[in-house]
Amino acid sequence: MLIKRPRGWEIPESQATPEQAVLGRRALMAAAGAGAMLAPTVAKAQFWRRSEPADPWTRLPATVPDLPPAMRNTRYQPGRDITPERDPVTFNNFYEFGSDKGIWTTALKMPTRPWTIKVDGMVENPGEFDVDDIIRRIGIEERVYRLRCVEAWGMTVPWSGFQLSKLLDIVKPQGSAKFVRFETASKPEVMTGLRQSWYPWPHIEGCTIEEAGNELTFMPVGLFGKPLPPQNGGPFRVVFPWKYGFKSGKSIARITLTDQRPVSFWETLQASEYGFWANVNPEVPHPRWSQATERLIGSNERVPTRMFNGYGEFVAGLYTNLQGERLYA
Ligand SMILES: Nc1nc2c(c(=O)[nH]1)N[C@H]1C(S)=C(S)[C@@H](COP(=O)(O)O)O[C@H]1N2
Ligand SMILES: [Mo]
Repeated sequence: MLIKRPRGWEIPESQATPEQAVLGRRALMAAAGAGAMLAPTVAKAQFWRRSEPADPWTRLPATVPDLPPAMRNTRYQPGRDITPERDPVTFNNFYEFGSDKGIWTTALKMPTRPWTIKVDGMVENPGEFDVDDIIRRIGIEERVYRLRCVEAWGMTVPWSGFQLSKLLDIVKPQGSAKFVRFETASKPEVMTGLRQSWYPWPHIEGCTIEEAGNELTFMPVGLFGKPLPPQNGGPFRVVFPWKYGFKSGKSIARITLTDQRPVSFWETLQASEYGFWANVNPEVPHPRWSQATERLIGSNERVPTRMFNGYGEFVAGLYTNLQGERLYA
């Protein structure tokens, strides 16, 4: 019989129950297999899914393990609908694979296992960490965050991952460490964008030790309850939901604690447009994009931009003593 067994993770977010959201891919596959005849909603979801253009997870190699179950942390309420799944995985900025938004099929060719993250610099416990070991050791949760690109578009994305502070607790920054530097992997065999030699590769990003320790600073290893696809920075990236998206380095291979303020990829290219702080502010325009409003990818709705992307209650206190600094844009 030609019945394709539905996989639980093919259920669109809008139809997923909270249990499905936390169950994880393998558990759902087993559940769907056991109850295939008794699960009309799952079968219907599969029919719906077949007409979808993008399903990057079917293209991930078998070496990428399922994510463990992740409970959604309801402390962080996005206040708007989650972006339809196909958009965050097919509309991307990842210059290592090219400078247009449609790099997802190219990025999917990047092997993401095995993957080690080197943590070095001013820490008591430097080391190389296997990404799956970290996931097991720290554990993961789900957070739905707003994501705001300086190009004046936004999305709302359910990341699975852990708070950066939990990794810092393991490596123990020394008192002299003032900044954290994030370096994206360089894989010229698959990252065709690296041939564009006028860009200052590798991609570097940075933040202060206080920003790194903030509860919002998150290290996603998953998206929509599934492994983080390479186009979104898989297997391991950073997100600062109150800053413009360019600060959130993807596919990180190295994290360095330092007393020197890192000069980022975008800052090296054009410091007047891409500052170190880059906190979202509707009143400070970028030279090419007004930041007063943003377009939501998926619904195409235009909504007002919020100060700190709406996360001021968590982060405004980080910036009270920095009057001389260009904190926005
Ligand atoms: N290494 C690397 N990280 C990167 C980028 C990049 O080009 N290279 N683009 C940034 C920009 S401009 C944005 S808006 C976000 C986009 O993340 P997404 O594709 O998951 O939405 O990733 C950021 N991280
Ligand atoms: Mo961006």
